[in-house]
Amino acid sequence: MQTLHRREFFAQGSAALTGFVAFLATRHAYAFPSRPGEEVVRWLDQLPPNPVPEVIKNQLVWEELESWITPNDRFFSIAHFNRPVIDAANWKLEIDGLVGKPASLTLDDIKSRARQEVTFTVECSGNTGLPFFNGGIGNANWAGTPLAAILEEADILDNGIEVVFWGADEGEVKRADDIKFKQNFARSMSLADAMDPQNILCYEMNGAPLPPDNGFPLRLIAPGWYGIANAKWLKRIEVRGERFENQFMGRDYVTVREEDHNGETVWVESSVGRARLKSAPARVTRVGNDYRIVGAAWGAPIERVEVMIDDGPWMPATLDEAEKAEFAWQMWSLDWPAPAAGEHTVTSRAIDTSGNSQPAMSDPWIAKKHTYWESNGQIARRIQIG
Ligand SMILES: Nc1nc2c(c(=O)[nH]1)N[C@H]1C(S)=C(S)[C@@H](COP(=O)(O)O)O[C@H]1N2
Ligand SMILES: [Mo]
Repeated sequence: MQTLHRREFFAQGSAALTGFVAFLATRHAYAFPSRPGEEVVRWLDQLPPNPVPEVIKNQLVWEELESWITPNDRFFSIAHFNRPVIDAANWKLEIDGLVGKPASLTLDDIKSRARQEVTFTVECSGNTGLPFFNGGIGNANWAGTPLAAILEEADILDNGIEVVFWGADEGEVKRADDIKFKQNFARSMSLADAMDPQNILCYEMNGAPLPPDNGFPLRLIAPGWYGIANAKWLKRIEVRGERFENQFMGRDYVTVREEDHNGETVWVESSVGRARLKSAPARVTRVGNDYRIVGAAWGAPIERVEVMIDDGPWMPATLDEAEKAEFAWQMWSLDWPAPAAGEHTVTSRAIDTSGNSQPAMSDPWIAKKHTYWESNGQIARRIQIG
């Protein structure tokens, strides 16, 4: 039953209908690498209290990962300013700036347009870069309408090169030069990036209206990008004639790295953009003395995942092929029969289909990074056996 494919299941005929309905309801649990009667062994390294509980809410608890899709009530949320609660009846999305045909769209206007869905794992680029933050990730099925068609209909002028996504949330920003002002959240993309046919203006998350914390009534979903690009609580999409800089493009969410150029060190500051190859051990379960390590890998098309216990050899994990999608994390597992009693370290690394390997923490890519953003280095978790 656990490994039964949907088609084979249909082949068993209509007598199985009741079972099939139950199968649909629980299919994520079935495909997820779990075993009957297993119990979870918690990691020794648990997070210290979150010092910014209004900014980071509802972090994923890795030991509780038990489905490929993260249920809405277990999905993390980030709010840098306030968390607006918007009345959809009085809400509109403005499309303006360097466009020939500015528009003002209601939620019904947007919902009546072509529907497009994508299963996409959103990770905050700060995730695992701060001691109190390792659950800034979740995987959902997002539904909305393609952004590109809306931009095309707005008739972008020849000098339009940048698309700014303005949120309804606002706060005070203070720059290093002491200039202070109120501003709405905003993130931008080049026009070419914004026109990517994968991007949707999203109103549904796992079949339900977007929850307030995740951007109700409308957010950008930009598959393949770090969380910050996925602007929530949208109120305006503006086309501009120059690159856009603000707190979330050019001051925060800027990675600082020392790079080597012909033996010379070059310090590079870059705005956080597309997701990076990463994996994490999620949970260890046991049935008697048969342990199993389950984890996730994401950020690029995954070729394989390897696991290292203590300082041992890298061992190939088994990828879950039952539930996967281009922009979603892929689950993996490795059986760990009868481990020796005592404390152990479990480290994973993902290798993508282009042959790139998730960097070790000692890799210059990570070791010479001076900010906590884009921390895609290998993650080592500690566990006590016996
Ligand atoms: N308007 C707005 N959009 C936003 C944010 C925000 O503070 N305001 N936070 C961003 C960040 S930093 C992340 S990681 C993602 C998280 O999406 P989620 O809250 O749905 O998990 O939303 C992004 N979109
Ligand atoms: Mo984020």
